[in-house]
Amino acid sequence: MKKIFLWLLIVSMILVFSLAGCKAEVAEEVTEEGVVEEPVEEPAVEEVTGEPEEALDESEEEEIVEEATAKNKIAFTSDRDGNYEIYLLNIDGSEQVRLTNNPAYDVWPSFSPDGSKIAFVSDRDVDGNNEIYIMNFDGSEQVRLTNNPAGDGNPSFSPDGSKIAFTSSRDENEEIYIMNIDGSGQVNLTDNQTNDMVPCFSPDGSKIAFMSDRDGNIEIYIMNVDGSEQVRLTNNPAYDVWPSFSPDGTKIAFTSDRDGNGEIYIMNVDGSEQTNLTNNPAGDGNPYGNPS
Ligand SMILES: [Ca+2]
Ligand SMILES: [Ca+2]
Ligand SMILES: [Ca+2]
Ligand SMILES: [Ca+2]
Repeated sequence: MKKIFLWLLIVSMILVFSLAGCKAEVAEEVTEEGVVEEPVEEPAVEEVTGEPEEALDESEEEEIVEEATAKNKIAFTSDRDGNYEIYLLNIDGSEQVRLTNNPAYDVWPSFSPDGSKIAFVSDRDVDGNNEIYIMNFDGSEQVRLTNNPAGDGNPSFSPDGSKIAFTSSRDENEEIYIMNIDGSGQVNLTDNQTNDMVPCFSPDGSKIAFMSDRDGNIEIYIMNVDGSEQVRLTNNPAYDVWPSFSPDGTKIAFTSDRDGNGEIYIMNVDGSEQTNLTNNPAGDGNPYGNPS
């Protein structure tokens, strides 16, 4: 598992700095109760120390992981304060606020569809392995949802906000799990001896796209949300990673190096018509569905 994550880290570093994750939703203002309403004043949050007004510098910041639904906000990860924390900023770079504040690793923020919650990964607890946490979008009420000695990561909300899909190695290799947003009902959807990672819900919530090396190298797969009907969509010796559905659910974007370097591809949800969208000599990666 460490090997595969090291590999993924290397792949991610080779790919251009880009947005990762599987959904990016247009912001709507939400109240602290999570109800969509007319714009209201932002809730009070901790100010970032340093230079909060300074625009993002890509050389300093790491992995913008998820685009926010909470009024044109972007959640991102940075070690600007000495270790990895989750931050929020407006899309113009203003109002940068830190949401987590501890010596541990806090990464991979994923917004709930209504923008009221953020799921994320942290190793803050005593045994020092990654667990899935959830918090309100202002950083309050940080609660651990998983609790085991293995690595848990890649949280992704279902479109109705009732479930979180994630990756866990608790069964000795990486599997896709699903759970309720209070951490109950954790179910292994893949259950095999190979690595299955990075779940992404279809917009209607009926399917999950993911990546797996079960056939010898990383390919994109799709399954029903109950784990049934697992189907391979890509089939080649290259890596095929980071699936992301189009807003209408008819296409899946992904990254592949099948043409010699990282490119963004798109295909139909049945795997047909795989098309290279970027087609240049540089590394391109981590496509990110952006609802209109
Ligand atoms: Ca931290
Ligand atoms: Ca764990
Ligand atoms: Ca597996
Ligand atoms: Ca492949």
